[in-house]
Amino acid sequence: MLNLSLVKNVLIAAAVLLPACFANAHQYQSGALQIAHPWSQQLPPNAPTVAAYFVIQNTGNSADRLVSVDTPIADKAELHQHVMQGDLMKMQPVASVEVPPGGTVTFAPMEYHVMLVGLKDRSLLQDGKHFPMTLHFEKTGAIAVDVNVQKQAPPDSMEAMHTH
Ligand SMILES: [Cu+2]
Repeated sequence: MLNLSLVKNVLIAAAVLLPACFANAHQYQSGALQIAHPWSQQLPPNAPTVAAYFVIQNTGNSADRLVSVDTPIADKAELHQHVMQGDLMKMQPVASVEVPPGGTVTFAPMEYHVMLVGLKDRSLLQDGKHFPMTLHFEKTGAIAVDVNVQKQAPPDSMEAMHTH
């Protein structure tokens, strides 16, 4: 039995969140995939690594897979995931990330993220700037995005914020 009042509450919550998301939303589409609001947290200038986040939505009928990421500002961009090991949250590299049909995969602090290793150009890693990044999918191919660098995490990922 579907709980209608619960569904209603979820819809209201979504409607309340929307204006905040749209305030600085930017999004990319290729085939059945949508990439919403790529962003990165501004870190101290000597931070060894920087993470990038976004939300992938698959509006199609078949799964796709994010297999790699690259950006001209870093030697490497690795796909990482956070996992619980006992009481500790640790991050580890993953080979690829599946995006199921009709599904959404969120890259956010404490979840999946893209880790930029070996930073070559830090000039764009400041609040208000953005840098280019390309996501490579098994079926859809390459999607080029601009990653917004911001001091403040987007409101919807605020509760999950951390640095590493
Ligand atoms: Cu990481």
